[in-house]
Amino acid sequence: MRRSKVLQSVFSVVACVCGLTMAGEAFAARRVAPDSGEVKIYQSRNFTGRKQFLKVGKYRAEELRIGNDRLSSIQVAKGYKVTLFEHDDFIGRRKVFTENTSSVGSDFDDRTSSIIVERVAQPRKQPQPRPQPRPGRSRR
Ligand SMILES: [Ca+2]
Repeated sequence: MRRSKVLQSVFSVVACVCGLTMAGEAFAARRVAPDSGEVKIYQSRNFTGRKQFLKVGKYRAEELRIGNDRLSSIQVAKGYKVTLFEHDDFIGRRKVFTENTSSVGSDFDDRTSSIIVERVAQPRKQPQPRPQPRPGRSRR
């Protein structure tokens, strides 16, 4: 009688730990879901339609979840550069974007088949030239 009670409580502790572990794994899985990135590509103009987040890297046509020959607008975080390629495997005509663009242009609309996202050096703030003090006139 007493022993089964001990077993029962051991069981409940194990069940509890398992439950916590599973909940923790589910939480971790959700946390690492790739729903962020430095670049967002959109199927339609003005940042609408299906979208996909991209981090620094190379993306071939099969990796473009918005579809091949679909990209129409793009958002680019500061300090990043995106090169769109007309064909798969980074060939064909290319176009570079470094800022948010509500329409990639009629020459590239619905044509992108591969993409390279790169980090570029942060533009340094130019130090403002200090106003040079005028040479003081010597008083007499
Ligand atoms: Ca294409």
